[in-house]
Amino acid sequence: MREVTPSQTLKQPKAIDDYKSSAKPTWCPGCGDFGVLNAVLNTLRVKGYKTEDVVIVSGIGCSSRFPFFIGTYGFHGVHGRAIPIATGVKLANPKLKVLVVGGDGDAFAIGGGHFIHGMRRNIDITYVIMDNEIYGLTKGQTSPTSNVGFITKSTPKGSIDRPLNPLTLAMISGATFVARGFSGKPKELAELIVQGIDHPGMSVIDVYSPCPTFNEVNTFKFFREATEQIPAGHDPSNRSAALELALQSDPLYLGLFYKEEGLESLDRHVERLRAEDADSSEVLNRLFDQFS
Ligand SMILES: Cc1ncc(C[n+]2csc(CCOP(=O)(O)OP(=O)(O)O)c2C)c(N)n1
Ligand code: SF4
Ligand SMILES: [Mg+2]
Repeated sequence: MREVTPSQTLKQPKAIDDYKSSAKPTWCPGCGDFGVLNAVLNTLRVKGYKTEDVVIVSGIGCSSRFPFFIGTYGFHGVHGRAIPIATGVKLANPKLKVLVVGGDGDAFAIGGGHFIHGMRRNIDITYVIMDNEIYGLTKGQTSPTSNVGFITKSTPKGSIDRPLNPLTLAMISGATFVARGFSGKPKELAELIVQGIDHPGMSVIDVYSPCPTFNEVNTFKFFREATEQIPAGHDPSNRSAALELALQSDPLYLGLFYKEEGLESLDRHVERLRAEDADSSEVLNRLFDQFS
């Protein structure tokens, strides 16, 4: 198999268009996912990666169509199974930069179990969730991040379930980098994704990414008014403080909530074990040679 090396050392940063595929996004006009796509394209440009060094894995949903629109390797997977697929890719070739992208339904409903275990395994993957608080692809049903009282076809009298909090779930499940972005602020979002990619472990960025077609409540205007940058004095190594900020709803904070450094990632651990195995087989072979 050909060795693939992330090319962070490229001298000339590429133009954003070099990272686009020939497929044009099929999202509705005004969809928040355009802002996230721009942020990811910008991230790749800033990092100067070669397109063949990056794999973008998704599940199923409007947001999960993402890999089609980027010129890197991509894997449009199965609904809710993006993390296991990405884990396999990263363990098979740890030199690749692996990003997971998808929706709130993909991450927290059908993919909820995989999400929790992905967080606690701390594999070096960056997960960007396009959280529109609804199922877009299937034409507008209530999702695990929809608020109480939210009216859709699946909850015509208003949702009675309390919404799941992606940030606190990620933190208590063991994620070592947890942030929140907004597709209406793609520059700040790109900065968060760069930080997430640079973090050597599981990084999660939950992104408010409005669905203007089916969610008339959580619009760009709503998030512009409801969000605020995380207080400048917040110490991201303090998990209790990060959890407290993540639980607040007025305002909804944007930025880096939590970052834990120094924990070995799953892929590094596996690489180390592989190296040890290689050493031990060498020792055995020498012994066999000696006594044969
Ligand atoms: C196993 C399986 N169950 C259900 C579906 C139907 N389905 C497709 S996408 C989706 C939810 C999409 O919502 P989300 O993940 O939030 O993505 P969005 O479309 O909002 O970006 C569902 C339920 C499916 N494709 N596969
Ligand atoms: S249905 Fe909503 S989430 Fe899907 S492409 Fe249209 S605006 Fe975006
Ligand atoms: Mg959704």
